[in-house]
Amino acid sequence: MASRFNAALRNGVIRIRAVDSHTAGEPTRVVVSGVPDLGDSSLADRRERLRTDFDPFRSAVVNEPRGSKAIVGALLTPPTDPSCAAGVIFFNNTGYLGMCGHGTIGVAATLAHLGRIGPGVHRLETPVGTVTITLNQDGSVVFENIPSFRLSANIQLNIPDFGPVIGDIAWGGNWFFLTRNRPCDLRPHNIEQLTAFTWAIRRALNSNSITGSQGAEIDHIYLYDDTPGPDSDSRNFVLCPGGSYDRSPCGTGTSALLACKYADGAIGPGSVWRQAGILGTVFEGTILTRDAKLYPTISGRAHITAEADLLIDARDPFAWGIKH
Ligand code: PYC
Repeated sequence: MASRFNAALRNGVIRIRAVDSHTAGEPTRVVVSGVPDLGDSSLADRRERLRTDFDPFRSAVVNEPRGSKAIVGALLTPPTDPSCAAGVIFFNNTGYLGMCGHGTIGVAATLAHLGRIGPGVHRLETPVGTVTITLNQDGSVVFENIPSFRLSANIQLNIPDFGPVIGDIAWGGNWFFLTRNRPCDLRPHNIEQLTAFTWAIRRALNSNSITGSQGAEIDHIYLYDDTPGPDSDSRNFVLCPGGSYDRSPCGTGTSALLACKYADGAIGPGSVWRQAGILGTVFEGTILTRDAKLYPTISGRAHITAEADLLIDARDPFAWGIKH
């Protein structure tokens, strides 16, 4: 840990101010003060600084005993671009995210809760690009994601204990493997089996050296079933990098799905795609095309669940979180 945090720890307790919310069931913890000094370079550089010098900070914020493996952390940092309302670095129980869709909606609701933004259009800077958020009068949020695309289609894998799987690789701010193959219905009572299946897919991708662009690890697995429901066009189950499943329909994953559907000619600009997650909550997605790029927009809503001071006490054996 870098010296400022060590000094603070030697003197007793570090206090981190956080606001918790959930978006369609998936929790976000926005860190608003007490953050390490990450300098003033690009958001991508700051994320690297966080990873290299302050990783225990990430673990303290999201891991047990203060958090859980489902929580996504969002550290607010001043933007380099003054037209942005904030910079944000997303992280989870095992590492760092490029973008996070449910987290972006949670950040928007948190900034509104803190009185830092009002209804209207705002911009957020992330390590992988700038997203535009629209905060509506009723508290719902629409974000326009960074450009999303399908990298490869119809990748075939043999999954030990499960059999053959075919799916696509796409970018929606994180890397996804997306497949319609599933060992059982995408329903909450099957979460254990769906988790085992998606872990096995992730292991198979790794062992076959199948990656995103520039060797990036594909660390999110997206199962979907396009049987329409009363409120949705499709239902999904998404495995997140740290082994937890996304309680929400997954904003970056649904962006990746929209990119695949667009590439297949199944949707076009103006279509509204209603994506349900494993809990049955729904994000609405559309696509915009500009300069030969595809920009998914995702809408949803977050609810504030807590305002908290997280305390990191030098005498606590689990001060920096429990690593499983
Ligand atoms: O909504 O993009 C998302 C997301 C990624 C991981 C968990 N949620």
